[in-house]
Amino acid sequence: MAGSQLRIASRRSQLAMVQTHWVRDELAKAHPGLEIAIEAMATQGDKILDVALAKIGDKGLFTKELEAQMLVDRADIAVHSLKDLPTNLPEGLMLGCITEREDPADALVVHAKHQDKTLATLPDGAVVGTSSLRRLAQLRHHFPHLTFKDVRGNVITRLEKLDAGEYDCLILAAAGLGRLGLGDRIHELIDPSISLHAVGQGALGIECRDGDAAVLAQIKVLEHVPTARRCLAERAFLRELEGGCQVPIGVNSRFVGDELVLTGMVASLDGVRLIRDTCQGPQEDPEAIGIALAHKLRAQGAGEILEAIFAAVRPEA
Ligand code: DPM
Repeated sequence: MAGSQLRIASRRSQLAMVQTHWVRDELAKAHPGLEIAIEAMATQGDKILDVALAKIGDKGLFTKELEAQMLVDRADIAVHSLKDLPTNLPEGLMLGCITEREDPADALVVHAKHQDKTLATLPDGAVVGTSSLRRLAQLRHHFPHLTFKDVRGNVITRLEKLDAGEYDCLILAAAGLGRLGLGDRIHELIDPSISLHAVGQGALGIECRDGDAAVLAQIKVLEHVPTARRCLAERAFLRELEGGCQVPIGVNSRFVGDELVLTGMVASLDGVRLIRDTCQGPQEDPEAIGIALAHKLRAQGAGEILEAIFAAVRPEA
């Protein structure tokens, strides 16, 4: 492959750059002689910082600008946090590779004055910073004494706001903190019995042009098959529920013997209704497990919960 070139589109945030540099370095190791360039840019999600994520209501908030670069042939691949990549991609693009997942759990990060506290023992009314409806609904369900306040901006900005006293604690993905070298800020990993993580959390997704066989072959070396199976099951579940990235939908996936076991939940925003169930099946057909689980939750009323949320948060036309 000597002499060939690969252009990577990436967001500009610190976390996005750490992730993209990792992909670049791994591809360089696998393909000596491949020339790799990174084009970093801001996305809509990076620019609109004064509106709650759920209210923007647009799918592909963190991905559209990167995708446009591939469609006009100014980039060959885009590196995303898989959880930010919508389950339906624009015509002409495909999810070419899923990398090995880090711990997909959410983490509690507390202000220094709460070092001796847990979610359960934080004082009444303690302010949790999150703009994730998924985190909000599940934590409200288990910890009605907590209150919730939107927080936008990248991980570093959020931590600065926490340390400045705007919040008592934050909930952040453990994987993002780890990749930024901020794992020491993790006060408590949140157990899946309390809160399920987002679809695709902790894995990277590499998008490319559909049918670009040469590029696909180059990036496939980074594919981690067990992670890909888990994430394809999770994404099929989300797609079947027609949930975007801003809905209170959570998952957990694991292997038991040869089978893939998928747990999923849908919750109302007040945390009062929470439907949670599990499906399992042969790991070679992960999407079937995700679809079956979605049907199982729909049969228990998940559709009505989601309709009510869409009606409440959808921006005025
Ligand atoms: C999406 C959500 C959030 C991000 C919604 C959710 C969190 C927003 C918030 C779809 N994207 O998780 O329910 O808490 O206010 C994001 C992060 C990472 C990727 C940061 C984080 C890093 C971890 C990873 C933002 N996207 O969740 O702490 O690679 O999974």
